Amino acid sequence: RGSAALGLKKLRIGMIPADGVGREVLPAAQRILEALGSRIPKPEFEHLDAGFEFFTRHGEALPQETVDAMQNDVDCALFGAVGSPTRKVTGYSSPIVALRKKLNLYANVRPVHSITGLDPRPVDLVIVRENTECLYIKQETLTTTEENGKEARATRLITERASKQIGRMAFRIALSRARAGHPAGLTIVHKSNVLSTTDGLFRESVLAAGKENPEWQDEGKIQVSEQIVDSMVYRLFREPEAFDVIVAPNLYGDILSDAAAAMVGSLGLVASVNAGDTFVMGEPVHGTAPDIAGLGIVNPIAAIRSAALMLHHLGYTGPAQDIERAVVEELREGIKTRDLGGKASTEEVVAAIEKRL
Ligand code: GGG
Repeated sequence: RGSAALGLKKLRIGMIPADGVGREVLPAAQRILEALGSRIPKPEFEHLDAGFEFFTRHGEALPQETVDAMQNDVDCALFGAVGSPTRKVTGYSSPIVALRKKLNLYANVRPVHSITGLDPRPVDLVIVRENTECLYIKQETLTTTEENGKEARATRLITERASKQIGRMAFRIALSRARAGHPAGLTIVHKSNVLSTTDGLFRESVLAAGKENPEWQDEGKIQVSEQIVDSMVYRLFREPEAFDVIVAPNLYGDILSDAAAAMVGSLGLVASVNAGDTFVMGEPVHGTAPDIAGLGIVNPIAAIRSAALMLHHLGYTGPAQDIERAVVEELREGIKTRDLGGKASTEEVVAAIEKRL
C-alpha cells in the first residue's frame, strides 16, 4: 500500500473521532496534516461515525456506511478513541475491535521513544501487537453450575496464520531499524511456560516466520530473543533501553504498550497504526479520557504522531519526519499539557507545532 499511495493527486482520509477526547485530538491531527501543504497530496477528510456514544443514539457502534467508506472511499484513516463500558451492554460490541478485524488490520505498531535531552532514560522501541485474535475475538459464555455458581469462560484464539503474519511484520520492522542503525533485536513475548498450546503456537509461528526470509537471519542482523510476559514487564521497567522490537499477542501487546508509555512520560505521547497489507489507520494509544473530555486540555501529540506514522506507512516518509521533528522540537522547547505536568491547552500545542511546519 505504501508505494501504491505515492503519486496520488489527493489523499482521502477517513476520520473516525468516536468518543471522548477522540473528538478533540482528531481535529488537531487534521490541522497538522493540512499544515504540510504541498508536501503531501491534498488531504480530503471524510467524517465517519462509530463509537459508544453513537451506539446509544443509533443502536449500533459501527455503522455499515463507515465500513463501506473505509473499504471503498478512502486511502487511509485516523481513529480517535472509543469508550466502551466496563459492564456488559446488550447489543454493544467494540467498534475498534470490529474495524481491525473487518479490514484485516492485523498489526498494531506502536513506537515508543524518549526524547534525547528531555527524558532521563533512553527508550527507543516498537511494540508490534497482533491485532485480530487472542481474547479479543470476544467469545465469552456465562453459565451457572451447582459447584461454582456463575461460570464465565472466554475462548482465546491463536492461529499459525495470524502469528506468522505478525511475525513477518515484526521481522520487517526489525530489519528496517537495523538498516537505520538501531541495535536490532526482536523479542517475542509469550507465556508458553503455562499456556503451552496457545502461546506455544504463537512463539513457534513467529520463530518459523523468521526463517522464511534469509535477510532476517543473515549475518545475525536481527538478534531474536524471547521473554515470558511477566518477566517482560519487569525488564521493561528496569531496563527499557535493552529492547528494540517487541512482538506480542493482542492482549499482552496492549498491556505492554501502556507500560512502555509510562517510561516516556505519558500515554498522551504514544502513537500507533493499525496496519494490514492494503490499508492503514492511525490511532493514538490513549483512550477517551472522560475526566478531561471537552475541556480543551487533552494532549494532541499522540494523535498528531499517529497521523505522521500513517503517512510513513503510506510511503510519505519525508512529511512524516517533518511532523515528528516539529513535535520533538516543541517538546524540547518545553511545551507541556497537563499529563506532562504543564498547563498548555490543546490549541496552544497544535498552534505551536503548526507554526514549526
Ligand atoms: N485509541 C485507543 C482507545 O480507544 N482505547 C480504548 C479502548 O481500546 N477501549 C476498548 C474498546 O472499546 O474497544
